[in-house]
Amino acid sequence: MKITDAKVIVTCPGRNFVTVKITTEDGLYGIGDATLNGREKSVVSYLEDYVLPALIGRDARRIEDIWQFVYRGPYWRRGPIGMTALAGVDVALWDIKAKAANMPLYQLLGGRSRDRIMTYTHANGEDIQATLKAVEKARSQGYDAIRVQCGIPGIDKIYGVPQGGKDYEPADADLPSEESWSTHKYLNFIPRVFAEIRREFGPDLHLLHDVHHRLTPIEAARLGKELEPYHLFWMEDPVAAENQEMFRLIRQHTTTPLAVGEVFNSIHDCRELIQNQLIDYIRTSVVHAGGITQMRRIADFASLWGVRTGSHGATDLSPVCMGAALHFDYWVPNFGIQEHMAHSDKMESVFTRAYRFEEGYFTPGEAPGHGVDINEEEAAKHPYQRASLPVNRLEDGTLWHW
Ligand code: CS2
Ligand code: MG
Repeated sequence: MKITDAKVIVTCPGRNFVTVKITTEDGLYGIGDATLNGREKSVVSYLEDYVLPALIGRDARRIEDIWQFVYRGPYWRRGPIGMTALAGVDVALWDIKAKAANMPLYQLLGGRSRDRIMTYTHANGEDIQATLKAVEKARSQGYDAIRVQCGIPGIDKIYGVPQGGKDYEPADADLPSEESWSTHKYLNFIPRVFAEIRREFGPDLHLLHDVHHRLTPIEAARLGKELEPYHLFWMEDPVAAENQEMFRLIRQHTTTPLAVGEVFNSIHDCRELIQNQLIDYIRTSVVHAGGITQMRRIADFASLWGVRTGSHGATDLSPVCMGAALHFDYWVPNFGIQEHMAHSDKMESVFTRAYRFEEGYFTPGEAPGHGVDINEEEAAKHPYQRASLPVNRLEDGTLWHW
């Protein structure tokens, strides 16, 4: 089953998406998401200039061999650009293999381990009142798990909390904008937000919170401790994790469960965290962590230490990633939760999908492959538009360095 064509489709139906499409000699094709928010074109160049030309003539059935070839071939292993490109190729090949077998992808992985997939969505508000409303809205859509972010008095703009009723989109400017940050104001306020939410909605709802790497280990330890009465499902990215050891200190101080990994691209990024049981959930995603092939390795490794999966699933991960992720989630025995933020109708106009949402839970569908396709004509109507993620400065102007 020789690969005869491999190309990249870039489209911006409200935000940029990069999709790899691989076609074989018998006309079968597969697609994979290769979107890296704010750095899309670097992945496109990596694919077009280096990876895709080297795939022509190879046997599409040899997913593992091609994975190793793309990973080891350049000599320069790992890194977000290379691993996102590799994920695009890997998922397209799994799509082809499952279509050739006439099976939904989850069947090839070993069959489903559950009936439906629990997802969490976002509830963001500029103040406590707006946040309570957002939680209520998510609840009414059926979500049992909700990530809560709230504006902080005295801080102009908080990452991930849209202002003026806009849609969630952290990549909000042509070139990186600058936001200011005060740890002191944040730490004093955020436990009050969760106290209000528990008071209003009771103990049953799963509540999550994302710190977006803004704290030092001892600050994160304090926050985890102060949030304990509100029984969070997890506290995410409390500190940056280039230094995995930093989680040790947080862990020693709090029983609030910890999640990390949306920016990881390699199993080595999570090794210390998992084998030392410093985290509870690993947030690596199909698109940024080398596709289904490496995600399976990470999940199996994590299962040895009771760490469960909780894949990243914000809107900058395309419906193609979501489709593949849901097949992975349906199968993976140590599944925890899947993040889900609904794509806009405009974004979905470019993609067709077999996965289904019902009352906060998903199923991946029974279509052969991962069940997501791209409408190339529709995609061509939305040309690429540069957009960047913001950076943070402390109130005295220091660039936040964690
Ligand atoms: C966030 C994302 O969903 C999350 O957990 O951290 O909004 C993330 O910041 C963006 O996906 C970055 O591209
Ligand atoms: Mg996050």
